Amino acid sequence: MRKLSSIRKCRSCCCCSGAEADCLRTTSEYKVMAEPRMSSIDGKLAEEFAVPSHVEEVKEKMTAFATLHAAAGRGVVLITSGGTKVPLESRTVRFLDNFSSGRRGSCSAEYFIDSGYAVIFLHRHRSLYPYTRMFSTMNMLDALTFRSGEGAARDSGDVVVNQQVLPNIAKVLKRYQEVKEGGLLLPIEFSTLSEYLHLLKAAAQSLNTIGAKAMFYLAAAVSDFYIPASEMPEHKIQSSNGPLQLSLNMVPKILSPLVKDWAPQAFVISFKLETDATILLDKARRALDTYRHQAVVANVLDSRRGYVVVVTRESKAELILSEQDMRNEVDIEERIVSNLTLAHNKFISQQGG
Ligand code: 9Z3
Repeated sequence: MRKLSSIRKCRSCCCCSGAEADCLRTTSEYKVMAEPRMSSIDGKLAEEFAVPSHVEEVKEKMTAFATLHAAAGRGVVLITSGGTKVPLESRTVRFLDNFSSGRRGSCSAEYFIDSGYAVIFLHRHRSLYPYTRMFSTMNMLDALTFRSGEGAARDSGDVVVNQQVLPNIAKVLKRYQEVKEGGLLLPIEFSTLSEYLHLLKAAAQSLNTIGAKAMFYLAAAVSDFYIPASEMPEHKIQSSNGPLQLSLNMVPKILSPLVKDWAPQAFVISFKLETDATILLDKARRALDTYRHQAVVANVLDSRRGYVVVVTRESKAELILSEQDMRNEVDIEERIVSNLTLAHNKFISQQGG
């Protein structure tokens, strides 16, 4: 690993927004600028993040999906959900992960569909999924039983759902099948940060074809740090070489080209996650100022299920679940989606759509 000098210039960090010639941050997380910076985020994406082989195929699917639903008068929302994985080796044994169960994204997808939207669900492989999320903690075999209990029934293969274990399965199954038959949900999976970034770019370019009818709801927990493909060791890092020192680059701020270049007419919502509540609103406002998108949903890790703030340049709406709401298992996502679909409708009419 290269030795770091005491004064470091970053490649493209959050403090200098890519104008790194002026950036003299001395914090340890930035690497020496050894070679000239890529001219754009597009270039950096192509060069430093492995392109998934199926990206063009997925892009065609997303474009067809968006065109079809927009022609039918529906809004189309791209939801990102779950955490990204950052490999430390090309033949990956170890990786860094970002925390997210995928509940926010999967639950929101259901409420968007109920509100008349078609949903592209860009989610981390095996994170929570719309509808099935409700049964995610269940052991499938505990939910099944033989129709007539003991003995011969066990050999007949006549298996039914145990209604005591899954009381509302019929209701959820009915809705799931309606959504599937209506073609209202397009699931796309990612695991690594590279896959996430390339698929998000493809999604943005696909949704650009439907202008202001497109919404981006970026709830995924995305790593801020990565190892460029060119600097990643191929094989498993050997512990016999002693303690491991990692030097990670800053991930390019993807929101910037998304809002400015890839989908400039769309309604874009990012999420801001903090563990320190005192800096949350300031960070949310700063993101709005920097990227000039429409809204930030701000939340604190420990209270995210019951409290979020939807921040726009003009307003701040606190959405809070009461203890009674919690007992009744109200989803805060229902309120987030209601707030944002109203704002999106207003946005569409302002754009003359
Ligand atoms: C969020 O803040 C989501 O609300 C959660 C949802 C990840 C907290 P769960 O999936 O949790 O229901 O378990 N997402 C955005 C997280 C993020 O990475 N934000 C970055 C930041 O805050 C980039 S915008 O700086």
